[in-house]
Amino acid sequence: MLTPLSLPGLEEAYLSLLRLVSEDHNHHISARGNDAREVIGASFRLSDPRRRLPFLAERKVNPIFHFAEALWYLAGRRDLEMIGYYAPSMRSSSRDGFHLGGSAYGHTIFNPANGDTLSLFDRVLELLRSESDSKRGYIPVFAADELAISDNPDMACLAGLHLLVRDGRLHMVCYMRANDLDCGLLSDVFSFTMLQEFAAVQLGLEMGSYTHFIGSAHICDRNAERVHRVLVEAVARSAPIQFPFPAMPTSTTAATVADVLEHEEALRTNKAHYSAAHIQASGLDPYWQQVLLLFEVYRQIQHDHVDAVNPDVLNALDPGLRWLVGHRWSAYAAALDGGEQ
Ligand code: 5HM
Repeated sequence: MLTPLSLPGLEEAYLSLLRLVSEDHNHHISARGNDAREVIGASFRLSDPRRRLPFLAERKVNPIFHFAEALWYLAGRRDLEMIGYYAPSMRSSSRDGFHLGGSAYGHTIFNPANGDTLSLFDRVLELLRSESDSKRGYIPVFAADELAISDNPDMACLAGLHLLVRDGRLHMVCYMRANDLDCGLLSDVFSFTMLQEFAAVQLGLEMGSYTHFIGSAHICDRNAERVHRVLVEAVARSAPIQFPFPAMPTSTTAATVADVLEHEEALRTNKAHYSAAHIQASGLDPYWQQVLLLFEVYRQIQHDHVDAVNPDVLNALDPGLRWLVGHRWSAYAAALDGGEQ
């Protein structure tokens, strides 16, 4: 097989890569103090990139962080203030304590640079509008000058994203220099497929496939036990757990992203407290209302005592998001459920 393995969604790709590296790694590395098993060169293709969330009890993904990161990218940001609230571990990658560097991919993709008046994203969309079969819709992310920064704590792992319009669909190819298969891969594919869908919406196209190439595909030794438990779970269960992931509304624009992030900031700073009814009256599409519900859930977890919280927000989540929140924050969900979790 000379083309990437085609799989329906991220969960299948994640499990295949974990199996590959666990059973048959090429190298054992300890780059920058991180011991890991590595395969050089790995790839997959997702036929349904909206299936971007795995539902595994042993690998409790954090959908709140995933949406926060995707929106942080879409808004072209690099501030630690927002993303560090959802992922405190990212603070150690900042050189000045205020900004992220190479991994702030949205900052590179969505802001004009190099004297241009348009961002790389807008340039590529302009190109694809004028020649749909183009092979030139490549958004470079890794920058040569990152190599010149000594002890760089945050060098981009994403080399670039490639957008291709074929048969009325928008396909994406992602090139990573390195991917931590148990951590980075899950948030990367979530966010990059969100960027793909946002681009498809702007171009008025259907979603195509998502293809992912990795130079160094590795699993850190410190996560090896969890990876083992995930693989045991995948074999032991009678069938995969599946929830549909809705399509991004075709009305979504940069203004929608800004609107959602305005609410996000009010919740993050605890200046606003929302009920489900309040979010329903926000004027946002139900798809983006789900994201606000997640941000309100996180505000409650961060700022409120669980006894003081009304369960209506948790109960208004779509079943798949509810499942993930219930597994990730089981004590919080159980307390709101009256101990039924
Ligand atoms: O030493 P190096 O810069 O390669 O370490 C970065 C680590 O974070 C690697 O394990 C890389 O695979 C992982 N990573 C990832 O998987 C990092 C980022 C942030 O750029 C990412 N995905 N998006």
